[in-house]
Amino acid sequence: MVDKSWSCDGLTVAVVGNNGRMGRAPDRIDVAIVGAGFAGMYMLHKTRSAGFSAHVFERGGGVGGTWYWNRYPGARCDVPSLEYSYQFSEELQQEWEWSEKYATQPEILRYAEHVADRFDLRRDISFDTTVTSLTWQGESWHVATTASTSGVDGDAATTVTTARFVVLATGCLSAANVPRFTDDRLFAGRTYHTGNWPHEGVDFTGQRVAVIGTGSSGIQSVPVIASQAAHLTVLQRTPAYSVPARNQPLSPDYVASIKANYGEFRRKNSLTRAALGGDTPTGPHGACEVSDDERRAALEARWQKGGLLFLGAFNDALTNPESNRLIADFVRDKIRQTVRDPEIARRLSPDSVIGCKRLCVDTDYYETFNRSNVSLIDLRETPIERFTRRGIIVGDATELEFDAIVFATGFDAMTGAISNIDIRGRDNLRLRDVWSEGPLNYLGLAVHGFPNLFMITGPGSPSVLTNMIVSIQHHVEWITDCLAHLRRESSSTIEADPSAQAEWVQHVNTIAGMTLYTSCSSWYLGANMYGKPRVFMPLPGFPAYVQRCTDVAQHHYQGFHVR
Ligand code: NA7
Repeated sequence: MVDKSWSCDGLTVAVVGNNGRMGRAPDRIDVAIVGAGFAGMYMLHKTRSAGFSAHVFERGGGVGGTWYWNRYPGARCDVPSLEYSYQFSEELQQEWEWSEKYATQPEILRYAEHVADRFDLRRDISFDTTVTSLTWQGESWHVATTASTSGVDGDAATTVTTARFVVLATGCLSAANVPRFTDDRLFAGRTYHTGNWPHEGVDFTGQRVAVIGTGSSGIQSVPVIASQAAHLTVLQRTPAYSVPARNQPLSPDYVASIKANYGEFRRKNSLTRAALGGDTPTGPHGACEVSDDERRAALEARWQKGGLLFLGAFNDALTNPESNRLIADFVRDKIRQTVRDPEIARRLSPDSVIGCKRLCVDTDYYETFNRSNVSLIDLRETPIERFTRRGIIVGDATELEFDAIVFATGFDAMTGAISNIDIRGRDNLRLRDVWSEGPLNYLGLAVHGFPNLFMITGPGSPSVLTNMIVSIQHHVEWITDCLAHLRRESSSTIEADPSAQAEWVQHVNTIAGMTLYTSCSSWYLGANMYGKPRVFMPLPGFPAYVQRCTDVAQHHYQGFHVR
């Protein structure tokens, strides 16, 4: 909602209403930050603390990013809450009380709001404000924004702020993928995307509901929707591997033991490949190096423990195809043991490399298919033909009738939110054009041709293969150190060197090529979006990456041109 607008220095300035809890962007700032999720919030706090003027532009009406938008039933983090939290403030990590092993979306959002209040962040955040373009003007960036509610043909005023630096804290999974189907506008019922869920919630009681998509969002929401709906139909294109979460309330004794030595707990986690689960190290053997009984016992122990660390039972799960197959067989056995109807169990059983697409973590997902009000459509056998007023026609002519359709169809991951902004660097170079064959970058932090522009958890960095908050913290601190370095040296610009960038892209490809990650059509590869170039975007291996970034900084920002 635009409260008022006026003209200032020849620019029209709009102020967007948010219950008076938001800041107004000054005309000139040191650092413009796009996004008020966990990355943008910490970036603001860190740069402000280092003496820079900074301002955040946020499309949504509040802080939290992913956790602001993804309010679908069952939404929960798949990283334990004691790890999925900031570690930059000892007071914060001591005072905040997580209630469960895996926090729900509402609890994580409350945490984000607490952080915003505790560090007085809102005064420097413009909510309901979409960054439409970023234009390099030779020495600084012009940041153009409009009110998020203005729509595509928005007649709302454009605000322009000048910033020496821009940090894209836009999130890896924030541009929703809403696939189009023939006649999809005919459907008379309600439609939802899990990544843009109504704030007031949705009550499916008594309704006939379809869920399209069986990634993490589908797998988390299906059991909850099934418990409300009269009938739930799951439309599955590719079955996913899912392991039980074994979620539970956190015991006060366990929390106290972690908090007594939180720093050491964090340090151990950051030394693992995924910056996660330092207390449960990866097994010392390959899955083929042990007997069948030993392998089953190790996998069973991890299955009973629950969570993503299931894949860490053996050290070659994602490098040795035979080991991977043995681990996948174990999960397929579990599906057969859980799902009573053998035909449904067969359809739910993936035949791909486990872990190639992100492993899902569920509560009663497979069990839900034993309910009499749940059915499964395998879209590989009976594809969606078209939508109708009443529902969806699959296969030859079967019309399925629904009151509501939920798209759990994921995101234009890692580059979508960045590419949605018209970013023009030196010589009017468009980032979208530079990335037309894949997201060129250096260290996942910067792009040649776009001086003074940084990405947090960008493509080319470990990002989504890690505990995101740890990666975010690393990037925010590296970028802030870099800005402080430039200030000390009285330098005004920093830009990635083209050959360092080419070498980095090659490095990411080489590391990814040593794993099984490139063996399936995942969103890591951009394969879920029609026409998107297939380039493996995240870099496996957090500790080596951190070391490389440290080395670059210590060698006077090697691979960057500093002027
Ligand atoms: P994902 O993991 O990308 O899952 C999306 C699901 O939607 C997946 O099963 C897709 O099938 C399916 N999908 C996508 N497009 C279509 C069309 N056109 N027709 C049918 N099915 C489709 O997104 P999520 O939101 O579940 O999870 C994203 C991340 O959030 C997750 O990895 C965690 O990090 C948290 P496909 O596999 O492409 O055949």
